[in-house]
Amino acid sequence: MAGLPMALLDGINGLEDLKRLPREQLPELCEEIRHRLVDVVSRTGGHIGASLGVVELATAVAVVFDSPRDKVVWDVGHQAYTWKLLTGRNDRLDTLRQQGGISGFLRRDESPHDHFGAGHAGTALSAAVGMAVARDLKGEHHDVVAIVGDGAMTCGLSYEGMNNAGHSNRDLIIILNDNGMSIAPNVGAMSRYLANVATNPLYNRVRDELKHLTQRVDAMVGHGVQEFARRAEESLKNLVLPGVLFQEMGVRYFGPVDGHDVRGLVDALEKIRQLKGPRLLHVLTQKGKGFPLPADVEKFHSRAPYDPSTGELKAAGGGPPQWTRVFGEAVTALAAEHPELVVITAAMPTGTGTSIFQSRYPERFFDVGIAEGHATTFAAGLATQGLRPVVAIYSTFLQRAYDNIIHDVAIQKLPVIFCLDRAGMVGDDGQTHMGLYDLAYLLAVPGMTIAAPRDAAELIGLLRCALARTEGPFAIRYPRDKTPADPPPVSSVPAVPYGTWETLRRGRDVALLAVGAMCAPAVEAAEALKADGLDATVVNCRFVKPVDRKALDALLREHHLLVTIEDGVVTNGFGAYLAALVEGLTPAPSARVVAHGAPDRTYEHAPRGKQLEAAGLTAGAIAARVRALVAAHAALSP
Ligand SMILES: Cc1ncc(C[n+]2csc(CCOP(=O)(O)OP(=O)(O)O)c2C)c(N)n1
Repeated sequence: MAGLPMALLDGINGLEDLKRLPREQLPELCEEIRHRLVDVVSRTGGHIGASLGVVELATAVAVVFDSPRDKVVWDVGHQAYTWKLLTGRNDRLDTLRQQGGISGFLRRDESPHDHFGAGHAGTALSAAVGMAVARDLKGEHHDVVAIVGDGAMTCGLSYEGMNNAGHSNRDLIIILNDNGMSIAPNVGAMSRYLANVATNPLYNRVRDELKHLTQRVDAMVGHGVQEFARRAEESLKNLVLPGVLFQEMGVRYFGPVDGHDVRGLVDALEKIRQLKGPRLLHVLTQKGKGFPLPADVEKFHSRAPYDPSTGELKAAGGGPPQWTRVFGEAVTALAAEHPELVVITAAMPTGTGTSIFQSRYPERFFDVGIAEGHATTFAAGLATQGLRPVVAIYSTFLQRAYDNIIHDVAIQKLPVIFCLDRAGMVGDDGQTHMGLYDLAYLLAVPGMTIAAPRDAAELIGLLRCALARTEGPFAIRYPRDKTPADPPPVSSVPAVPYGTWETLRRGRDVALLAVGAMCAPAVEAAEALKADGLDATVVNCRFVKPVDRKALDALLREHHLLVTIEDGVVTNGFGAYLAALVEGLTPAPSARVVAHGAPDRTYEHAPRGKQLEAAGLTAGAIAARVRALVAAHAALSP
């Protein structure tokens, strides 16, 4: 498919070129765009399913509105490849998600057409209301358009935005991109409601008959009757029209319309643009439309590089399993021993590995939609009744649930187990998806246990340990990566003793206190330091909180320098926590604690290994830091 002539697309270097294109050529342009996306993403990987679903919608929005004057806010931003391509980034599309290339999401620093950066779901409505209010306060005149998926409509935040939009009565256009899918099939009452809207035969029949009637009456007696009939249609709509929910929130509802008829979309948007107030166009789209592998929609929401003609993945990737799978299989196996164990995901059954549990124990599995805060408080409710909820949420998305963790779980000392996938550097999803903050944000939570396994067996042992505790929350974090080695059978792994560390290597000059995935590079760094005559102890700090006081006291007695190594932001992380703890000891130990972690800044999309390199979290960089610290310490010592 590479190198296919793109007769129309090749001539479009920005929105002016697009707007000059005759409307009847738009369908052909969309076909070219579709080919280009399938081709590029086959090499770069990325959110191909979501993007293919909105080729026509993005094109119509680009034709009708005047970006950057008009503000267009895409929720999540993972579906906006067509938008990138039409707003002057076609020539850079091949660098999508690559180091130094364009982002897989929208970013304000990438283009003036990216009006709001995102990556997490549910922010578009709030941001758009803010922009509409700013416009009005500044006395400006332009449109603000928010494009929100049906999945994002399971986010509470979307309703907070909608509620405010309806109440404020500002000029705002909401486009609901309804493909019936989140990453997995969408869930919940709202999803059912939208499906009813799209398929309600009663409404469609009544609407057609009314239209017919109004035209006939109008021809006979004039406009007044048409107006009367229009009002009658409005009232009838309110009786049978599913969009009534939006209307009741103060947002005028239009649709549903076919999201793959680009010319129809242009017409609909042009009409809606003429109106005032908050209004919503309901657009029906098909996720992954035109992808060569139509069978499993969920699999191509986001996809690693694939064969563009078949859609099959290029590399199967041998070796040990991903942490995600080890977790999914372990929690499923442990459920047989713990009938009170239930599993919760926030719209990520496959991403978190919990689909494995779902197939085995559907009645004990809960997908609550993109609703991390609710997932957490829901788990708290389950825990009050003696169930053992395991909440599987990516490190980055659990940020959404911070208040729920403190207020609903920790203060009430409820035994909720949080399993945080994608902790640490995340790779090509980039800065919005980084799992760098969980250590910092969880350390401050009272009574929270935080653990990080160094290998698959330890993950199983930590899960056992968590299930054996009955008081207070317990978080286990692990990265987006393969585990170091295949896991042993779950039944053969004992619980890790609560609150204990493990010595991986004994030395006398310096102690490296590593967290989770940092154990392997720490051991490697210790080997490298041998060449400099430095003998390093390496400790696996599998419990970040509480710390192993016995082990810590011994380390403080035996070493002058303790260096913590964590794949999280260094600010307020494990090292900072430990240093404060050590500083408060009496008598004050002579040993010094230095924190080595990800420096406090954002990290660009790149392979995970490159990001670890950029943050100084490789074996080589750790050894270099330790060398420098030991030298500085020796210079200071009497
Ligand atoms: C707060 C948050 N939780 C989870 C995700 C992961 N995620 C990315 S896209 C997506 C589904 C979005 O569905 P929808 O809004 O319908 O958009 P579509 O992909 O179908 O176009 C999810 C759950 C996220 N981006 N943000």
